[in-house]
Amino acid sequence: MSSVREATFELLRAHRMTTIFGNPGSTELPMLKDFPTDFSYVLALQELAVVGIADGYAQASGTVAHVNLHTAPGVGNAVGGLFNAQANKAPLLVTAGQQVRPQITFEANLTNRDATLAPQPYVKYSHEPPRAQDVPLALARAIHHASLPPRGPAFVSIPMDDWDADADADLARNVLARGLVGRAAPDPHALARLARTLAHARRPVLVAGPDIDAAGGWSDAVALAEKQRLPVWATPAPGGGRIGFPEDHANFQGVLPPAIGALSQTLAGHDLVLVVGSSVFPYYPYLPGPLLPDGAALVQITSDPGEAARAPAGEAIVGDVAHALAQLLALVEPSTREAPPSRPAPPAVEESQPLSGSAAMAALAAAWPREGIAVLEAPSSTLALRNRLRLSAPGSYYFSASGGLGFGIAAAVGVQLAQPQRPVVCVLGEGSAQYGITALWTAATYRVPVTFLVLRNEEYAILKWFSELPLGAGGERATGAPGLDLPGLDVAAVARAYGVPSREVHQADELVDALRDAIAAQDGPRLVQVPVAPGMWVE
Ligand SMILES: Cc1ncc(C[n+]2csc(CCOP(=O)(O)OP(=O)(O)O)c2C)c(N)n1
Repeated sequence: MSSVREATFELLRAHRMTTIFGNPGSTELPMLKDFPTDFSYVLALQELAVVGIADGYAQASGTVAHVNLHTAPGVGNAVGGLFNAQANKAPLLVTAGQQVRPQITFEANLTNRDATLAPQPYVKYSHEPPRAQDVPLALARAIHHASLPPRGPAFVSIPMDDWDADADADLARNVLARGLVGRAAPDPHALARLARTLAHARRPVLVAGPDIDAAGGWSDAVALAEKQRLPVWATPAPGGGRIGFPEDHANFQGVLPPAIGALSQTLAGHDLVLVVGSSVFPYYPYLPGPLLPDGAALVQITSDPGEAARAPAGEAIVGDVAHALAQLLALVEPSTREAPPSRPAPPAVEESQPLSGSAAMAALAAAWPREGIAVLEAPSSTLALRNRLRLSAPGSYYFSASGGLGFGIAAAVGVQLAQPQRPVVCVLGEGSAQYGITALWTAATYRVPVTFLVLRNEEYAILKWFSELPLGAGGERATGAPGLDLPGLDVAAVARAYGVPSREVHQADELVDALRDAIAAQDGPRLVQVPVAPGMWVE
């Protein structure tokens, strides 16, 4: 008779989930004891880093990643990461240890009281099985929930005395044999109607969202834009966790602004807004205005029923995004509309000391490797990076779609573990770097060859920029707020202490050389820090 532990590891093997990302405590040791040799355990030193690494790994591999946490305090530390993973639609199985069953009711030390509430509302499923024998079934259910659209984290709390209990052999065997297919085709009639609407539209526009990349729909999105001569915008940067359309393509126009009024103004003159693989829309600052340009209709294609339901305007078609694009492409005829306008090249940068964020991004563009992947958490240089790199291959960009910091360093480690053949460059603000800083130790210890580029501007630049916007109820600004300066924060020195070879450079040509060297290094991570001038960098 096999134990719950053996049945669980069989289940994880069947799902090819043989890597566990974790930070262990006493309540997890019974699960981890006699750890099978065909499994690997990736240790991170704090739970936000654990979840971030698994988030990057899950997104870049397209598979469910397993996160193992330490009862209540571990889950508590992980919640910010779960918030990010849910927004990123990263499929995660999240497990946490729990006190032994005989000691839960009187709340012995480290009992995870109301364990299923702890990760809410950032998980799709949260469960503590009523019997030890139900652990494999609960884990299978969580894996299925995580991988069905919209993908995201699912949680199971497991009492530590369950692992050595006898498994229910029949249940375990049946659970192991199950397979689910979750990519649902959209309604063909709705797509046929959309094809007709598109044919009759005078000036349609395509807005490309992150799920085009996640679904593998990139080439059909390009073919559709070319066949229909559609100008293409990327969904606003705050919610664009991935890039869904090549940003050097002749039809590509830029990244939409993340505010209601500015967005509809940018799309003025279009009579049909086709949004694919994005929410409508990931706005952040509330700068009011009409939701849609005058006279425009909007149609959204999404695999996420919640995203369809909450859109404030337009129609929605729910179904797999790649499938929808392929079907729509087959239904439309080549258009004779005028070709979309071409987008100007980024302006030349001016030499200054310290460098501007734009000059730092121009240096990064000069050193950019073929097949490079950018993981980005540098708020005031986000748009400059998008504009200078013009990333144009699938799976080349990861950004936390939630706005929660602590994603960058960790996710870069996970992306690199999932994509060992492609160079990963993680661009960080020195403030953002602090939330997941311990993931540098994981990068160094597991020799994960990420290049970290830290932009050191000695402030929370984006918050200073926000403070100048009319964010208040009456449109007032939030000037005079404390806590927006970061003097003396030397990430290169901290990184050295975690075992990451690091240097600081000042000139643009030094930066290009330092980045090239760092990217070429295969034996582990490197960090390059560059002082940059304060402010926001858009171009
Ligand atoms: C977990 C979390 N805490 C706080 C914030 C608020 N926040 C947003 S941007 C930002 C500043 C980041 O500073 P830095 O990385 O130096 O980038 P810069 O704005 O200077 O480009 C902060 C603190 C957040 N988004 N997430």
